[in-house]
Amino acid sequence: MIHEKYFELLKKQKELVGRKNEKKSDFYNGVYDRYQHPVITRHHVPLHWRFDLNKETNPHFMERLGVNAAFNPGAIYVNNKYYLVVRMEGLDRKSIFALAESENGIDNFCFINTPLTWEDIDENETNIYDMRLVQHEDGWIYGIYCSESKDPEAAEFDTSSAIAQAGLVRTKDLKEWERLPNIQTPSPQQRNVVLHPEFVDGKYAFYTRPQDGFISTGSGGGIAFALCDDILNPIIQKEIVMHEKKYHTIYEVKNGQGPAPIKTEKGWIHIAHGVRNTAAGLRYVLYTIATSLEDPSKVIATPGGHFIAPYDEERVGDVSNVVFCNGAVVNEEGEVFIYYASSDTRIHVATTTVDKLMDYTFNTPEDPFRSLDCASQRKDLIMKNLKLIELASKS
Ligand code: M1P
Repeated sequence: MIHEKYFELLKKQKELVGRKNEKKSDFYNGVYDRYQHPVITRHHVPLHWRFDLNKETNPHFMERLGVNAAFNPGAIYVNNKYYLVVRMEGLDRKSIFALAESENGIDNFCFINTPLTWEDIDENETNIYDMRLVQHEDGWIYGIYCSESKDPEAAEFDTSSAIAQAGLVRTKDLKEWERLPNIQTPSPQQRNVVLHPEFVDGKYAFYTRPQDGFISTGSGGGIAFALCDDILNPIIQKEIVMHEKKYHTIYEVKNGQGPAPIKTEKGWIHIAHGVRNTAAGLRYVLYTIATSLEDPSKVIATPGGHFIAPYDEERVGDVSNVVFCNGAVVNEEGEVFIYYASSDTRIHVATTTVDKLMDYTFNTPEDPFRSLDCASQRKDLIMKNLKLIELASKS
């Protein structure tokens, strides 16, 4: 028999999941809209994924397998629906992947089926997270994720050192998943590996982020580009850094590709994350760049500064001062849905259009890299505007 508390909680959860999500009226930057509510939180996870509903085995209706956070989703738009593969973190700190769908991409995201599983090919793989979902022109949907294991070289007392590698799965229907071998690269560690949606020179192309350590990127830490002959045996021989980390920028400490780039008439638009250090710890923000349609490793536009940064309540969570994006989709109307997580805790959406994204990426001034040059840059804008204001006042 089902515990009566279930029906009480279910009613509340249905109200939460079915709540309409409106644009924030007090936010404006002309680039994108933010929304009043996160699209997914841990409270959206179905009750029967967390509680034993049986009154006999769970008389106090305790949460048996709680969920700590729901964040960093991969995203895909198929058959007129918006799907997220959510990083669902249990109370035990392990992340698992869970599929959620919505009709409009803004609200009513419901978790469906059961958490994703596939053939277990690596007994050392301990944690999995941050999937990038990519509809490739070869017909498969690929999921590239971080596959984390304990460092086998770590000293006995060291129970923290880990190795991050790029795990690879693929599917045709988001239900049955085939596990492929991890992507091998020349770098000791990898996170933020993303498949480019089209073949380049007849090969699979990847964005990688070489890193020396698990947290510190060391000599790596920028976005690199790499080709691979065989997706079933994914070995990358050479990674070429195409967008480096750089002193006194928003990507000073780490610089990683977000979702697969969005194809536009002017170039591929990449949403990426940059990290800098502060007295309060690392700060993660999102930024965009564009690369050439002919050569997606060639950067052709670099708007200065961040595109999305933690805002208001987004600033606080399990890992505060973080926004992270590994999922964005475009629908038939050219509307862009950017799914980003705040502070490793919950998922939000920002919406814009392909036209606005192009305008932002190609027309936002570059970072001049020095304060006095920044002052001149802003002075130019002010002087041009003052002329316009003066003209307007005379007419
Ligand atoms: O905690 C912030 C982010 O840290 C890592 O990102 P990166 O590899 O770029 O440093 C990841 O663990 C990511 O999931 C997390 O959001």
